[in-house]
Amino acid sequence: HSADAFRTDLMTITRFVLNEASKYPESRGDFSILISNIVLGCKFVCAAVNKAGLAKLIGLAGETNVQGEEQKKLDVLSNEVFVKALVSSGRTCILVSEEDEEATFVETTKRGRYCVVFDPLDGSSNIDCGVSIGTIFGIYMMNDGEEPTLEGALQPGKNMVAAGYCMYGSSCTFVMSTGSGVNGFTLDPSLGEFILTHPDIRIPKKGKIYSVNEGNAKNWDGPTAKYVEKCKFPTDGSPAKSLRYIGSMVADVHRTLLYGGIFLYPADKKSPTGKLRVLYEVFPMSFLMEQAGGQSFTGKERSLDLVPKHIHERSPIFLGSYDDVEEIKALYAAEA
Ligand code: AHM
Ligand code: MG
Repeated sequence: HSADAFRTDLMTITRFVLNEASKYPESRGDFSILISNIVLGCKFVCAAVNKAGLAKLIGLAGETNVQGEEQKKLDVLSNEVFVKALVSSGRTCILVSEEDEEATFVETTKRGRYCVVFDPLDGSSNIDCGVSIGTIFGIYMMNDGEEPTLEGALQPGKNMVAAGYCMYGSSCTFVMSTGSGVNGFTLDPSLGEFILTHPDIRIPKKGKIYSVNEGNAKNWDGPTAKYVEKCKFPTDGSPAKSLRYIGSMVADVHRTLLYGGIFLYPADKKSPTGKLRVLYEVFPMSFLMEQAGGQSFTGKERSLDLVPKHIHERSPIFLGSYDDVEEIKALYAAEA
């Protein structure tokens, strides 16, 4: 009835983050401001992604449209949106973006305590066919008064204070963890607000899906090859797993988080360190997986223990349901 049709007690992301912050007496509100700027960036990119086909935003960077205005590729546009949103928040000191070769050091007058690493529009090769794409971010906190240096961004993932992603899919979904569980919010386009729709996401302990680019199989190492073979032809009487691979990390990880299973981007002979980037792909997704009760492994160690040496470093990654990741860990341990 009408009381249900107009619920006014919705938990918006702003309320949620403020509630969380109020649990910490030392909170100064900086984090809430930072998150609201990231959320603003996501809304902007969501609108641009939705209009991409119409607005011909997807042309090559540098092309001009009928008005003679320069068209920007969506990933270039998204990067500008996030850099501006983050710098103007006044709460950041170092930004690392997949789109920028070098880290950005925020000028002193606009400087704050947080270092933000992000991939503004991951999976952009999928834009032209309307497949889900997303933004991924991770946040580190610098010590007060500390002069920001690149080392601030080259910390292991376990030092992150928060991580998340926004998926631009059939709906726009924002998933975040501040280190006490994982929560998911869905954009209500009529309100322009993200509403808490997936409180306390827990990944199933074991899944029925594996997700990998099998086209690379001929170049895989032994443990990865053995694992995928086991997914298809289990020897322990368990049913074979289904294969789902979108080729867009945010969408593949989102499904893994909600339905369970495992997502792999292993090393192979052609790319010995895999494809995905440590700082703004591997770390944030690993942080979320662990917070949801799953695991993430690099083939050698817990992903969040990795200490990156370069901002654009890559790493193999195996993440998902706890039991599924245990199996691949055992295969690598047997090899070692
Ligand atoms: P991108 O940063 O160039 O978009 O590449 C990252 C994407 C991920 O979203 C996805 O998991 C992976 O590349 C897919 O790679 P592949 O096409 O090799 O399977
Ligand atoms: Mg990417």
